[in-house]
Amino acid sequence: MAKKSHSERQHEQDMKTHVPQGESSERKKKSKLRRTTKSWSKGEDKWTLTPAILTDDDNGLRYEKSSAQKHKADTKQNLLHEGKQTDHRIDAMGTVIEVRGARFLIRTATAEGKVKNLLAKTYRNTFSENPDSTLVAVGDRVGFKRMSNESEGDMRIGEGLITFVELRRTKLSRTSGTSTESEQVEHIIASNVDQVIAVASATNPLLKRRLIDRYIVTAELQSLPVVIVVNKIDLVEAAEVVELMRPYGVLGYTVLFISAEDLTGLDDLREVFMGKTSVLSGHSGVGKSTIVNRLLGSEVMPVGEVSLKTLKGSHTTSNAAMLELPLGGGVPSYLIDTPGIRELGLWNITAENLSRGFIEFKAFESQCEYIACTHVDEPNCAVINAAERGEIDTERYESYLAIRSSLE
Ligand SMILES: Nc1nc2c(ncn2[C@@H]2O[C@H](COP(=O)(O)OP(=O)(O)O)[C@@H](O)[C@H]2O)c(=O)[nH]1
Ligand SMILES: [Mg+2]
Ligand SMILES: [Zn+2]
Repeated sequence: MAKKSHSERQHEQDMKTHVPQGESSERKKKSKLRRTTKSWSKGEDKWTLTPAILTDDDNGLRYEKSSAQKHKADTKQNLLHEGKQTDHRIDAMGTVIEVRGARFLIRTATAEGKVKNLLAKTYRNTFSENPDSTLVAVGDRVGFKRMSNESEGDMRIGEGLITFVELRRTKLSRTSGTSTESEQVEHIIASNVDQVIAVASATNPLLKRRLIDRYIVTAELQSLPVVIVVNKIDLVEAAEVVELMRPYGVLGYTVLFISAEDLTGLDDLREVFMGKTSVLSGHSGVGKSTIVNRLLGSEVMPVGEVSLKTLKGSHTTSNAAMLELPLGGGVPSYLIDTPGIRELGLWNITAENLSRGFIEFKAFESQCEYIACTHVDEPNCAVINAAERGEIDTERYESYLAIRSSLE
């Protein structure tokens, strides 16, 4: 493999940063911290952090505060810490693979480079490079302090304290609509996702391109690549469905035609997942659980279940999980599964930004007579004209209109 994927590099990084006392790993850690944030400062024998943010939240699980509140807290914190520095040690880095209420399951590595999971929680001085958003989400890269013999609060031996949350490379998010504009906090559903896999079925339920368009728009607006999977190809005349989906290939989207039942196209599907962190989305009944079971090689996911169960259904408090797919290839592959994503509709999509989700509009939009053209009924709209000439697929344009009117 010529190019290394993000998860592969992360994996290697995990292995490196987890050698505890070694000179070089210590140096690596230092230079990394210098690079990532200016608020790190050198302590006596370890790197310490001057906290940028303090919340009044005692359990310290989130700091969903407005910038103004944060600024105030910042000042307060600086005062509190004059002459007294809290320990913000980072013993190791890891990836959050599951959210269990107030605790987070972190996948990390031992000094010998073996994969190890550990439970950790945040505290009021957890430092994040992601302001105004959920403190810790599935997929986050975090630095943590290992709890040893001395117990801290209600921490147990073998658990960890998350001291640092790394800047998110990508994210699936929605803005919490409950508070006022200034207090809006980005709610992170999952972070560091490489791609969205939008699943539809050829039939049963019937293939609805309009629905696929919704998943595409959601992914495009989150700036995430999207791969379209049409499942249950065993139930139909494949050529017809391939023809129906042709416009997506023209737009540059990868479209796979598979059958999780008779395993058609499963190798191509594995290829798509390999070495990446993916999110599966798609309407209920299209075969997502069956697909995951095929990728896992076991019946982990309940098939035919309508309820939104997590991958690890036994943890009732769990609301998001990241699962490693045993696809080989020398690179780890992950699947993120959260109730919020699976049957996702539209988030963060407004009448104003919707057209960004239709990538083929871009080439024409600049030629519309009106700058704020909505491409609905304006005269001399280049998008409408292109759709009429067949340069924009008519059905895609109709999807745009349908989604737009559903937003109003
Ligand atoms: N014929 C056929 N049936 C499938 C295929 N994939 C899944 N199914 C069936 O479709 C139903 C819904 O599948 P499930 O995986 O639970 O869908 P989910 O709701 O998207 O997770 C189940 O009865 C599966 O056995 C397929 O490729 N072909
Ligand atoms: Mg399912
Ligand atoms: Zn227009």
